[in-house]
Amino acid sequence: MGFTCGIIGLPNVGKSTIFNALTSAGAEAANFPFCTKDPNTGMVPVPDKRLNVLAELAKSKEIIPTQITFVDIAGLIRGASKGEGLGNQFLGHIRTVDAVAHVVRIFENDNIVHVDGSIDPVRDIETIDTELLLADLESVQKQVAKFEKTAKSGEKSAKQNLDLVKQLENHLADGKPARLFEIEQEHAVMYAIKNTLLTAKPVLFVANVDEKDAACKPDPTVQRQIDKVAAFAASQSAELVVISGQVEAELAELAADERLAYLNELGLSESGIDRLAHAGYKLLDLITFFTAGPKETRAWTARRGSTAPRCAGKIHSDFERGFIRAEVISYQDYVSCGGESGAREAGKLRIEGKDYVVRDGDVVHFRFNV
Ligand SMILES: Nc1nc2c(ncn2[C@@H]2O[C@H](COP(=O)(O)OP(=O)(O)OP(=O)(O)O)[C@@H](O)[C@H]2O)c(=O)[nH]1
Ligand SMILES: [Mg+2]
Repeated sequence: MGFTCGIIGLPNVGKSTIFNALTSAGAEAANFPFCTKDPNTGMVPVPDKRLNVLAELAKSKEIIPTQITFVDIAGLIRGASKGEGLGNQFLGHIRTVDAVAHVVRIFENDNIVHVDGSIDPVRDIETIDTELLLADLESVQKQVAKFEKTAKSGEKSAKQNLDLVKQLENHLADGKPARLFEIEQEHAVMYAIKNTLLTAKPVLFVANVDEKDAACKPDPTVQRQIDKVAAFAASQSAELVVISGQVEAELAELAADERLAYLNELGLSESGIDRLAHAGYKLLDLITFFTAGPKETRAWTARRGSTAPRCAGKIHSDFERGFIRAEVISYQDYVSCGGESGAREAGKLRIEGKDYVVRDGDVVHFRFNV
């Protein structure tokens, strides 16, 4: 399924509406809580201006952007960690995603039920976060019990692990998400425990505003709500994307040129969906590398820190298995030398081996033999 970003939030806040606009997938979005039960999954292209530049230089027939997967998850309510609403099933769906886009409702509409009766996005974030924290706390308490047993039996590392999981337990009990709990990567046991936790997943916030507030200058009371969410997001070093699900849903129905006209009419330069796709991509901490030739210019995605053979495997498993070398030109060099042959002449084409860590923007040819 590739890299996945789950869309979470209270019921009826616009998750499926935003998901549909992102993916044009036609998931059911309707004015009643728990409209979504089973998660909807869709691939979303990630726009990247570098693709057009490369394609022009390589005289490519086709441009293929990279994609990430968004998953539209059922709404979560207070008590979910104890099985309320769709409860544990919902939490299970969050467990499978790599990162989380947390949607909060700012749009006012008396006809659309808010499960807690009023518009208060920071309260709503805290409602969801509390459920995730409680679920995590329960998992960590199991670990504490386990290490208490092994520590008693005198196992050496168990005592140190016990200390650390207890610190993590206190951290969560203080209401702080696991992602803010620092663990050195070398500490494999703790690292693995942390990585199973829901609140360890990278998060970004999405404020869903009314269509009339989607333009540059929202209403002052709406702006105050946005500011509150922004301050909350900043306190967690998380990003905030302000979007109107309704507008995006309408935009998604339009052809490309009409879309631009409609955006201009609203005083916007980029659709919220593009901003969200970007933010999700950034959140996953991925890099993009390119292949460019007359047939196509294509963007590929890998985890930051991936070696050349691993990246080659993204294109085809044979490329990884039979990897010989990678011929690499950085995006900057490719552009400043006017393309591949110019870069080659200028000595900017590097031959890299199997230990090379591919960097964001590398334009690569993989040589392989199977
Ligand atoms: N006015 C307005 N209505 C919106 C906006 N976004 C969503 N809605 C409406 O809110 C209702 C709920 O939207 P959904 O997208 O189904 O909400 P959800 O979060 O997926 O809900 P569940 O699946 O029940 O958890 C629908 O009637 C949407 O049309 C918006 O930006 N403005
Ligand atoms: Mg839904």
